[in-house]
Amino acid sequence: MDPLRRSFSPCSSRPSSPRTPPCEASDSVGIEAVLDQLKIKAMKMGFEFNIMVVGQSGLGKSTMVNTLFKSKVWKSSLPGLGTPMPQTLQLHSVTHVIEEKGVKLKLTVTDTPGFGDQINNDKCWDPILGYINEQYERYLQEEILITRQRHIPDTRVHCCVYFVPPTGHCLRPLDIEFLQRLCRTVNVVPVIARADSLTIEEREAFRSRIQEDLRNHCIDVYPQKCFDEDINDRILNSKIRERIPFAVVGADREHMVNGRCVLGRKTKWGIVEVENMAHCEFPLLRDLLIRSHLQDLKDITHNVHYENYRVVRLNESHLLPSGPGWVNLGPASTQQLTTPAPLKVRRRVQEDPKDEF
Ligand SMILES: Nc1nc2c(ncn2[C@@H]2O[C@H](COP(=O)(O)OP(=O)(O)O)[C@@H](O)[C@H]2O)c(=O)[nH]1
Ligand SMILES: [Mg+2]
Repeated sequence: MDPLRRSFSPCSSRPSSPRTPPCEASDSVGIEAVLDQLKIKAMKMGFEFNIMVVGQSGLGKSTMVNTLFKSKVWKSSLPGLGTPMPQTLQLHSVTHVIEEKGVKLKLTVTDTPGFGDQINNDKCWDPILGYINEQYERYLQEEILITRQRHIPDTRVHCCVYFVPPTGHCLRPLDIEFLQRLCRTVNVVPVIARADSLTIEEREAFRSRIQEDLRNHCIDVYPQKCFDEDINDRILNSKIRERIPFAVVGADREHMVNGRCVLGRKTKWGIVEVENMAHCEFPLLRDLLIRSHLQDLKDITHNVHYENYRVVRLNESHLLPSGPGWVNLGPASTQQLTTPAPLKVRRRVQEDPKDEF
């Protein structure tokens, strides 16, 4: 029998769980077995996670897409990557299903053409914001169907990695404008691109100045303080906030270093290893995206960013005739897709989650 499809035990009204033998006399009702049920369900469904890379051209976005896929966590399962990437001329997505210990992750990374190359960079954010909102719109159109799919395919961008050029000065006005718009639409994690071009002192000074700029311009990057749910979140996320923007280096070639095969950039004076914390902070970025905050990024996308979009669109629908139990939602205009929604819906801050009960 398929182990995932467990039958009900004859002497219990609830499904048997792997931890609690069904017929054993026990003082507990077996609430902890819910965790097993959730785990089994999650393993069956798998996870979908979508990342987008954004920034000026030449900062290493396309290389980072390869770095993410080729780094330690996944490299054994992904043959065929590593061909040099030409300049990215249009938005395109790379998807791989990664499986580790029975858990499936469908990871999609969307690469974007660099912006800011024109003399007039007015509205250079439109194609990016347009793409992000188009994915919300797709999800919404599926969600409001009377007969909807049990599982709506999720193409919404859960995290946008924003590449800051390693100028060593501060954020440029273009970055500020772009980030202000982006943060109202999607979770944004800024990174210092091509960090191998900065000395350790320059990196730290640059990071502090960027953090100051973000504060001064009310740019709320991920993990947003207002969404910390409890004291543990606050402690963990405060440490991450101190390190953001991470200083990253991208590479898609492997080299031998002391008998080990490492992903890195070979220079005349040595190899910059992308997975070595003494060289750069790529491991912090990867751990944040996958190991520690994947589910939180998805939750904030659904409960905050998508919710904002949904509220605005459904409010507009009141202007249209509606039938019993359904909403008549016209297609979104270009302007609607490129204008960030006002941030109204906030995830509630819980002082103590126990108060819920
Ligand atoms: N020094 C350095 N060069 C990089 C890094 N990442 C990418 N590059 C190089 O920068 C050039 C442009 O990279 P690409 O990924 O195409 O940039 P994109 O335009 O942002 O997609 C390529 O020659 C890459 O090998 C990095 O972290 N450090
Ligand atoms: Mg590119």
